[in-house]
Amino acid sequence: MAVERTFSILKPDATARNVTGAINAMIEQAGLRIIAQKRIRMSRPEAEAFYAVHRERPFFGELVEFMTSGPVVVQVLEGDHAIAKYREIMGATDPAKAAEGTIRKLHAQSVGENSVHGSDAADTAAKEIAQFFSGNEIVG
Ligand code: 3AN
Repeated sequence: MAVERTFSILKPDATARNVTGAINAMIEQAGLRIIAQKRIRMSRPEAEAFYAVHRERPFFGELVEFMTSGPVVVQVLEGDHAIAKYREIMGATDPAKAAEGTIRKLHAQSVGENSVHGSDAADTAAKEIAQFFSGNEIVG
């Protein structure tokens, strides 16, 4: 067992369509445990800091606009190989390319409004978790 933690966001398109429970069910079905969770409204500086690696990409402005457009649910997920496992059940960034049975195939609207975020590596997971949660909010 390689128990890991990863950071997840259920994005504004998911909260708007009231599918956060349906997505959480898929997360739990995959064997991941939701060990921290809160519904927040991301501020512009928070979204800009979170997506700083994409600052030079043409969609950066659109991405920040979208992520601050409505409530999001931020989460810490824990489980065996949680980082890769969550990426697998999320599906491809573009829902048109996402595999059958994945969260994005089932729920995402477009490459921008794609319902979920999941960390891509251990170092980014640790950094992203620390941006949104203090230690006593995470109960494994
Ligand atoms: P992933 O979320 O699958 O790791 P990244 O890291 O390439 O994908 O992109 C981060 C986020 O930026 C995506 N989740 C998506 O919301 C947004 N994004 C990526 N590519 C595009 C695009 N071509 N147009 C609009 N938004 C995009």
